Amino acid sequence: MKIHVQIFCALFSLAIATKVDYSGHMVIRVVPQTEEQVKFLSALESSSSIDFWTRSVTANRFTDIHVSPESYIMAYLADLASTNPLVSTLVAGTSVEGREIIQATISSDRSANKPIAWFDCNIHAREWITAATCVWIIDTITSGYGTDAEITALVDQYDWKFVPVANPDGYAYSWSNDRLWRKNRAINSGSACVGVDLNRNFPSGFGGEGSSSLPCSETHHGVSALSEPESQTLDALIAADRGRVKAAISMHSYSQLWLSSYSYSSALPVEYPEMMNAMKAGVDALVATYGTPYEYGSTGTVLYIASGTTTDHYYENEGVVHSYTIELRDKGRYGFELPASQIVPTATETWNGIKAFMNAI
Ligand code: 0X9
Ligand code: ZN
Repeated sequence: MKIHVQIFCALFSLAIATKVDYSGHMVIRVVPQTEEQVKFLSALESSSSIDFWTRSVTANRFTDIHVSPESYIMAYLADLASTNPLVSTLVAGTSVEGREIIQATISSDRSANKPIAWFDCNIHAREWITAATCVWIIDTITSGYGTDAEITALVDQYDWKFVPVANPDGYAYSWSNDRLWRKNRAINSGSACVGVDLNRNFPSGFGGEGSSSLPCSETHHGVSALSEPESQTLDALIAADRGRVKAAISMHSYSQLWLSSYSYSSALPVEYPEMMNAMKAGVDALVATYGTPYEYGSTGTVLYIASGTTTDHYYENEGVVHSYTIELRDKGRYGFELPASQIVPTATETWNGIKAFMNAI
């Protein structure tokens, strides 16, 4: 189903009367071409909480839909899943505040149980470039299948799974209240400080060095491993694919690093030489794109010790040898507030790195 979509208002400013911040909200104009599409829009309105401003009573009459920043990523995925047979979406879980955590799967043959390239993105709320990169990669894979030989081969060889926004509450909060918010939005009992660092809430090395028991800390690990619904959701998703995950990549920003386990200690995994070869293949292709400098190696040696991370959990508890964290652009000039003009170049170089890496393992 192809519906013409036009974004005609990119940014609202603060709505002073109601004190609601509409920064980043959009109104999307949809023009259905057939009666079937008119019915689809009507069903969407009654089955969702999407804010419809106008309705199409017949084909070729527009519908205006008001969407928040976190929902128009999700709206894109829902549209893709309904229009492209390669794509399906799954509501994998819900966040502390009840937002859906979506996983998108790209597969040319779901019954073949192919090995999987698995991604979580935006587990840290302020790292917006990570969701943008994951959505750009989904778009590039789906539009390149059948026309681009390398993409076609990679989709025929692997299923591709993405959680584009692993921390939807924190992400929404980073749009509405605090651009630099990192954690989820859990209430910490006995404290006025909100949030658990989801990348400290996994079982590997839980509670150790590079994480904090203090609720006000940006690296607060939570009351116990997997205490948070967002980490439980990622854990359940990767466990559901146990034995099939060939590569698991956690997308972060910023620093321009490709990192392997271990993160909770400076010890090196037994497969480290194999991991280094794979990281080198990815980083070489990434750097060759625009010359963006990258370093690679184990987190504990290249960056710092961090306990309870996704990457160590996927490696240590799920048996995924090729489990990595990629810290995308930049190196601090803009930091988390990477300008929009760098989204496509960042996604392009990262995708080139991932393709070369997947072809090397
Ligand atoms: O500290 C973190 O969680 C990550 N850096 S960030 O600036 N994006 O917060 C690094 C974690 C890296 N380690 C692994 N997951 N292996
Ligand atoms: Zn991060």
